[in-house]
Amino acid sequence: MELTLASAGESHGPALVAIVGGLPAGLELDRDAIDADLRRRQEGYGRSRRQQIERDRVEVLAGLRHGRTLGTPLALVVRNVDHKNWTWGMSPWPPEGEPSGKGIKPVTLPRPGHADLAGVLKYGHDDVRDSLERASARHTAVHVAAGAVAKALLAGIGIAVRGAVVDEEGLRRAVDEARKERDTVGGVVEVRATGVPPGLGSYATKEDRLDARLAFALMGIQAVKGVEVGDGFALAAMRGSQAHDEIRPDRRRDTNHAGGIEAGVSNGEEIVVRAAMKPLPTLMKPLASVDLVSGEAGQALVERSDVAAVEALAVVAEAAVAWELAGAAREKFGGDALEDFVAAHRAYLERIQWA
Ligand code: EPS
Repeated sequence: MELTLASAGESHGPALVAIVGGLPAGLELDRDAIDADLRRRQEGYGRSRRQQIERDRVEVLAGLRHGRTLGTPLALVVRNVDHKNWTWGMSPWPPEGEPSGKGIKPVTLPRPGHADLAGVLKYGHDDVRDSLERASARHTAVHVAAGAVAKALLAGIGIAVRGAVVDEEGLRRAVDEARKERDTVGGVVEVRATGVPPGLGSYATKEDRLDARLAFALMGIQAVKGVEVGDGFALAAMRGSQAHDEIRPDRRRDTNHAGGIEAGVSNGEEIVVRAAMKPLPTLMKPLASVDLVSGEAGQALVERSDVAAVEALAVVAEAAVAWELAGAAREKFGGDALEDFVAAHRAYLERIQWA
């Protein structure tokens, strides 16, 4: 059983949408729990005034009845409240009436570090906005909603996933300083998953490797430039005798340098992954750029933006890891009904006698 996710949505368009396939029937979803994750994603330190405009809430259009999944595609929507200020500028159809609101003037000064330049070259756009709207991290909202669904599924087999900023105090200090200097900052987040049984993922092919899948999922999040599993880069400087986690008679480990994954397979220890986020590229003191129409040197686009979105990344990375673990669990335990999935998990733990 393959878990699938397709998403669409521009930052200032009408809405963000996701279609989730491969869920078992009978999974109970709690709207408040999904909305709580959407709220956590919005609350981070250093976010822009945009977050005071948005009150992200999930809507479900299909796949759910009376709070339980039907085993059919689940359609999720998160609306962009800010769209009301962009109805002409981001109208999906040719806009009617006089231009008004935001987004009516083409953006021609690409920001270094954003999708702007590569996007217009690749797709042949005349307006950088045609690229930046989708490249924006705004659509992580609907991925967080999907991640909350994945967490509900994982909870059924005792797996919990939590993301956090690695140095929250340091980040807040850095945000305060950067805000004064009208600059931006990045940071590092860590996601931990407990209750993961040994045997999720496989060494059989690179596509099956759980570490590869988690790295792909994390690197797929906007502004992420580095990913580590367990001790990651630090392992390169260790001796083999220090780097590996000795196996006790009960098959557990006292150390977890591997971050819960060996040879692409979960080993029953806590999964630990980290993602490094670059500083956001929209700068209030812009960097050098080029005007794509005149060809003259200029300064990059300045528009409302965040000083940092690292706390948001912790929530988005949590959702991404939950999503991948849920996918790997669906592949291993299958089942059309939630009960079948849970029973297959229980039978597996009995076979390997894993407490
Ligand atoms: C973003 C720019 C900002 C962020 C946005 C991502 O939006 P705006 O340009 O409307 O101020 O707030 O993130 C969100 C809206 C969100 O909900 O995460 C960007 O360029 O990536």
